[in-house]
Amino acid sequence: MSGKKKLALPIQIFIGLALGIIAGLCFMGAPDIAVKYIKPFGTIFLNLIKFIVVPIVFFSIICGVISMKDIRKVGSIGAKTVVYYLCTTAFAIVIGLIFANIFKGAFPVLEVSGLEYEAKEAPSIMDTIVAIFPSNIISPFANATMLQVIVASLFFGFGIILAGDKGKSFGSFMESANEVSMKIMSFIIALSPIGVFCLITPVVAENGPKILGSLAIVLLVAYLCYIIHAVVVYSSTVKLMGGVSPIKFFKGMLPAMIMAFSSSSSVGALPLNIECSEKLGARKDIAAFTLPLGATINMDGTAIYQGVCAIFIASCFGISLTLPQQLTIILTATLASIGTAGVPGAGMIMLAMVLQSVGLPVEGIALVAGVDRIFDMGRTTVNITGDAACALIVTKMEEKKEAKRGAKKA
Ligand code: DAS
Repeated sequence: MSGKKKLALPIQIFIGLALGIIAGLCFMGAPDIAVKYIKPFGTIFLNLIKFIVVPIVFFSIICGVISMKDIRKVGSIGAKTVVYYLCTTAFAIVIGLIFANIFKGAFPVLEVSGLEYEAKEAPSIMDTIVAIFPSNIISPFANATMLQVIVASLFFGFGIILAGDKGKSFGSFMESANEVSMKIMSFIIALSPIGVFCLITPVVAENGPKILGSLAIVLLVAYLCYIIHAVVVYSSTVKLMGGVSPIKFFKGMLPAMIMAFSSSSSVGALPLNIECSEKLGARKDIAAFTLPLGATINMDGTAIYQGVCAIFIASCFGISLTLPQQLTIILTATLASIGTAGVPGAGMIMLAMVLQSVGLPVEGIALVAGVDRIFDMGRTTVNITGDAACALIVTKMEEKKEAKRGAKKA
């Protein structure tokens, strides 16, 4: 899409949000009209999100795994990169959950009609582990059992690698299917302005302006976590493991961060991210490998957003997530980040999967969809900053390894 169209979409979404809030306030006297005639179109938008989330997760994780086949060729660089990405993403989601739990007292309990949620008995940890493994190939997709979809995609991905040449054509088909799924997702995201209007109008009509205050709070909590994660995790790792001063790191990363913030696209910020990382000392071949991979599978900011929104949405329905459920969120949000595309709005699509994994109504996305772009600007900035931190750290590690090897030979 041209830069002009990209700029138009966020403005369209904000217009949809503003009109939805105004319409919701107008319908406060007769919320039934908004619920009866506008809400169904919001439900259609959410259905489309639920429709695309399973193929997106399935095909993109398979492609993520297939791309790791190259990692074996690049040996230790690939292993270090993936371990760093998964550890920082898991840490990010923990930060998101901790602060969301701290602030959840400030989140509202909303009247959201037509959404009765029976708090399901949280399964034991062992039952949760057993339930992750599918007993047949159809049910995970038919029932959108996301953890089972992820496990199935991991098996198929590694199966393609292990099949060698005989798996190549199937792998190409998966890559093509992933591309098609991404295009369909882009089309669904392009419907966001209408979807946002139809989702936010009935919520405001039924709850009044208080929902707007709670949206401000949940945005503040998310941004607080973004900043804490970036300052604590990236500063300490680039300093201790990358040998770069945090001030120099963030100053050098500013152009790429601004691009990520304004475009909400890791892929869009990739060229600048490579340029900034190399100027900060990342080795060219390492940056060329870790940054594109990171733009695809490393989404620390998205993981924070999903943890914070899961707690917010649960509290809006008067639900307090148990520890096993929150541990499930850590697992699914970390894995979901592998399946999140580096394009605007992708994280909201994946939020559906995280909500489903703990039995929360996907309709809860309606509560945060209107301000998703504001979430997205911050989370994308964190995403690409984490990628750059990894490039610098892996560069330093490889330099140390080669220095040791040189010393042994001498
Ligand atoms: N906007 C996505 C990215 O480019 C992240 C997201 O939507 O969560 O990284």
